[in-house]
Amino acid sequence: MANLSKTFGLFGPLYLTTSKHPQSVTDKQRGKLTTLLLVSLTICFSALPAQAKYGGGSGTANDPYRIYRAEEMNAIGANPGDWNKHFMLIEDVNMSDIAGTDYNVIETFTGTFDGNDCTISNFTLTSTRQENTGLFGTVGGEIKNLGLLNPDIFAQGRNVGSLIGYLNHGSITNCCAKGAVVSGGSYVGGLVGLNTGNITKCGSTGSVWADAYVGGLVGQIGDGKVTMSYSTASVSGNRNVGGLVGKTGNEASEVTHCYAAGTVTGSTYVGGLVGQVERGNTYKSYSTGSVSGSQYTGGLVGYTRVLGRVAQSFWDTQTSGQTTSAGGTGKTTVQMQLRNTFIPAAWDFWNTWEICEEMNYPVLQWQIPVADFRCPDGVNFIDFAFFAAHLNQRHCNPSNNYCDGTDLNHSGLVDSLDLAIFADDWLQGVRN
Ligand SMILES: [Ca+2]
Ligand SMILES: [Ca+2]
Repeated sequence: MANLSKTFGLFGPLYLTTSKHPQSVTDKQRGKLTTLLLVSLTICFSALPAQAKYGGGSGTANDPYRIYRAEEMNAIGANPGDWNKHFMLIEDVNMSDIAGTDYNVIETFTGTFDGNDCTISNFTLTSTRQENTGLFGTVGGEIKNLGLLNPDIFAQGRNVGSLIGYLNHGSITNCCAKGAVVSGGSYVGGLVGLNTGNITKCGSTGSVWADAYVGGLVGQIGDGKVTMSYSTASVSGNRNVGGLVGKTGNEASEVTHCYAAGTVTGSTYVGGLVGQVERGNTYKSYSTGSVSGSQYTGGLVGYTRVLGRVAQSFWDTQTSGQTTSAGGTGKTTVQMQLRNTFIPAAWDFWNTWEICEEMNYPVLQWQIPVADFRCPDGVNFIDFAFFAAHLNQRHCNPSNNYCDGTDLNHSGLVDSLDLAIFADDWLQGVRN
């Protein structure tokens, strides 16, 4: 639309100029001018549509549609013909001006949406839809590098998540919902309602509640995977309630290299990590949140059926308030904060996990900000002292790991620009 108004802007003055001096123009000349004007307008309008969509781009992989504003974000759902196209966020988008009932859910999306490490904040959705409710309804494509800040979803029906209602054999990578408030009927998760695709390096914080199949990150996993992901969201529901996932229901379901730390409250099939492992594998994961339920309730997993397997996983018996679990090994808080608890279970502290021993539980390496030099428990005074000791150092290069990592912008020296980056990470914290 911006290009359209610019075009009108160009032609406006031309038309005014010709009509200002009618006495100096003959009827024949006026006729020629009008024809010229019409031809020019026709050429302009016929050339416009491809450029006028969203904030530019043509929707291909090399030239994705660009999204700058909330109105452009909300336009995607109104254009079904674009649901198989490529999109990229260019700036952080604040959607607070779009009312919860005015958002156009993007249905059956099979394209690619690259958040470009930008955020969509204050997305609210109030819906009476029967199924597949979220920023995206159903996704068979790819969504990556996107942060949702304070999404607020109040929906009925099944398959409800802040980002996606139903991830249908698509994939999402590096997507987090922070401060999410999500509620729905069943198959409800802080990020995704029902998952039959791949979720990698994703996370959620906030609160989630629903009747059944409720998880801090995902409501239920079918033939899908969740790996290297976390949730600290508090979760409450009735049946199949888990800190990370409500239920895993398929032979191919997988939960690996994950953790959950939120409070979990339910009645039946309630677990700190997964409410019920009906089928599939859950391994190399842990949970620490307080868990309460009336039956089939466990520290890590509430209930595991014959076709479900839980291995190489742990829960904190003290913080969970649960001494038993339908899978996993219970450990004290002190033990849960020692590398040697996890090493015998073949956990990878080189490429996947990191731990600040005796101070915190393991965290996923991808979560750790660059300025968290010492102990990945967050950026704090310990890291600042380390940074300050390197200030003004020169000759930072790959051979000295850029002055032990403190030359954050790899400029060769540690100076005020690195301090600015450090301060930014400090403010953001490790898992806010
Ligand atoms: Ca630290
Ligand atoms: Ca530098």
